[in-house]
Amino acid sequence: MTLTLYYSTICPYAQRARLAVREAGIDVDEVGIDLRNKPEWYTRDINPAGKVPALKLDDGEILVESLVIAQYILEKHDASSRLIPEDPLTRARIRLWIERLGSFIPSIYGVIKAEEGGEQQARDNFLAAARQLNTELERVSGEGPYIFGDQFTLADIVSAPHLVSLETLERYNGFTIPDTREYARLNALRKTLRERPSVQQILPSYDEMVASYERLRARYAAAK
Ligand SMILES: N[C@@H](CCC(=O)N[C@@H](CS)C(=O)NCC(=O)O)C(=O)O
Repeated sequence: MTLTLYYSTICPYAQRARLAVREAGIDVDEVGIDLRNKPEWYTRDINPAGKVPALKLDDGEILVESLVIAQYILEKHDASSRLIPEDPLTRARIRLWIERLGSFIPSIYGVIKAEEGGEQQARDNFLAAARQLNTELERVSGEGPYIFGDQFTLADIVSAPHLVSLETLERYNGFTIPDTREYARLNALRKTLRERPSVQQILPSYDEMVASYERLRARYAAAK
């Protein structure tokens, strides 16, 4: 069976799919797509929306959307059901966490895209969202170290790219998420995820990330 995963190193959504592949322990062909110079065949033949990730199955069917792809890979290839436990309540909790993460992610892009004069407001919004996520983490994970205690799951795979990228965001923007109780579980989780071998394998370099932030800012400014 040959699966082909189309990705870009800097894309956190593609990183979710790459993590799922590594955590499931399967081999896929990984094809890097240069988003600055996207090949015409990609939009024509693979994903009309032009976005990564996309996963081509051996019969030619193509899946898109990082969550769909990660779930498919784990449901099909994680025989131990370790990463998506079978218990319906655990699954419901994982889905709820992913919803919560979805509300947090825009605050990250808010900081990246903040214009002159709006930086403080964007950081305040981000920190408020981070505190909420920390509270949610305290609720679901106890002592951790992962989102659902000692079990690494789909929730961690989906969260790791954005949470680990906060390190880059802090450096790029010259601010730090405070090392205080309000952020303690979130900061500990970031560290734990950062050390996971699968995450280490797919981490983009700081320079790559900065270049992608600059492009995002330019695109945002041009769209105004
Ligand atoms: N909701 C999608 C989002 C994917 C996405 O936004 N990918 C971005 C890169 S991070 C992309 O491919 N953008 C197309 C472009 O930049 O041309 C998912 O979860 O897979």
